Amino acid sequence: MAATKFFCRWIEAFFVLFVQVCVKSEDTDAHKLLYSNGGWYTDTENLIAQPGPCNIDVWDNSLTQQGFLQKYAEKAPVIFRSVTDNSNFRKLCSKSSLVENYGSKEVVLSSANTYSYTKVPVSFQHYVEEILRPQDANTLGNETLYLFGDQNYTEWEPLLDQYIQPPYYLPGHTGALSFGLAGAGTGVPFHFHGPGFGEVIYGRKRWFLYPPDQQPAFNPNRTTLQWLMEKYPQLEESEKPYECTIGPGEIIYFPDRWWHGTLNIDTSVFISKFLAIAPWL
Ligand SMILES: *[C@@H]1O[C@H](CO)[C@@H](O)[C@H](O)[C@H]1NC(C)=O
Ligand SMILES: *[C@@H]1O[C@H](CO)[C@@H](O)[C@H](O)[C@H]1NC(C)=O
Ligand SMILES: *[C@@H]1O[C@H](CO)[C@@H](O)[C@H](O)[C@H]1NC(C)=O
Ligand SMILES: O=C(O)CCC(=O)C(=O)O
Repeated sequence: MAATKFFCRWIEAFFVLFVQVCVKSEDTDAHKLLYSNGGWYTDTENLIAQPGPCNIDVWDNSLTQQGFLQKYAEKAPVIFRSVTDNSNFRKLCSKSSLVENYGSKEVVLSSANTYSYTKVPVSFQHYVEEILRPQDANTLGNETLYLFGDQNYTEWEPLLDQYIQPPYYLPGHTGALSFGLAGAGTGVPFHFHGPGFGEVIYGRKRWFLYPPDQQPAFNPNRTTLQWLMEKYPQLEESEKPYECTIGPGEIIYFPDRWWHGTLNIDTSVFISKFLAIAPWL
């Protein structure tokens, strides 16, 4: 009897140890993946831009779809934290995984000025190895190439299908995904279009926004980084933007026709969902 009891205790102790080791290490793996850079390392000496304050509402999944429609859909930007778990998609977006699976695929780069006229087709691997680099403060927007959208959907579908989309929607709208990868200090200068969501997968991205009737003063040929260094410090209180810096797993929503500009603090992987009215809905 006593021997059996002793034996059971012994098994139990091993079981507890086993669970502790396995569960803990799984926890740490998820943690590492979320806060690691997935191989998209940025040397700290190349971090020219800094994260800024956040004056935009931040919600977790306690915001209901109805609350989203009432408070934000057509009225104001909002940030979501932990409303989806894209750890699987994040894994697929590590540098090694993307280069292995998509290195030979063609992507079309756009210049990072407001009216991105320049479109340059290159292989994804060429972009990663030869073009993707931290932004120099003096380089003009038309001389900075950026990967955002313009993928051949047929080729990129296996990846994009793994992305868990934001759980909020606008009635009567359909969405299209745009995948991005860009260097530290790069960004898209102020522009506007329909409503949408932007999520960071790796890195940090600083977002600046203005309501449709408050067009910011900026030179469309210059980069967001130049605007931040030259114009931002001189803004009056009433001219300051809505802004927030978001990291992995965080999503921003911007309403229709709101001005927005972005600045990648680190080398960043990101994905947007652009919403458009679907006449058939
Ligand atoms: C970028 O624009 C500037 C003027 O804003 C121009 O001088 C320069 O040639 C342009 N560079 C490219 C690559 O188009
Ligand atoms: C997209 O990729 C598929 C598969 O490689 C190819 O058949 C198709 O022609 C491509 N489409 C465009 C617009 O390049
Ligand atoms: C921007 O660059 C284009 C092309 O170089 C030029 O025609 C235009 O005047 C520039 N705009 C401003 C505001 O500097
Ligand atoms: O994420 C970015 O850097 C660009 C996003 C953007 O401009 C957009 O979603 O319209």
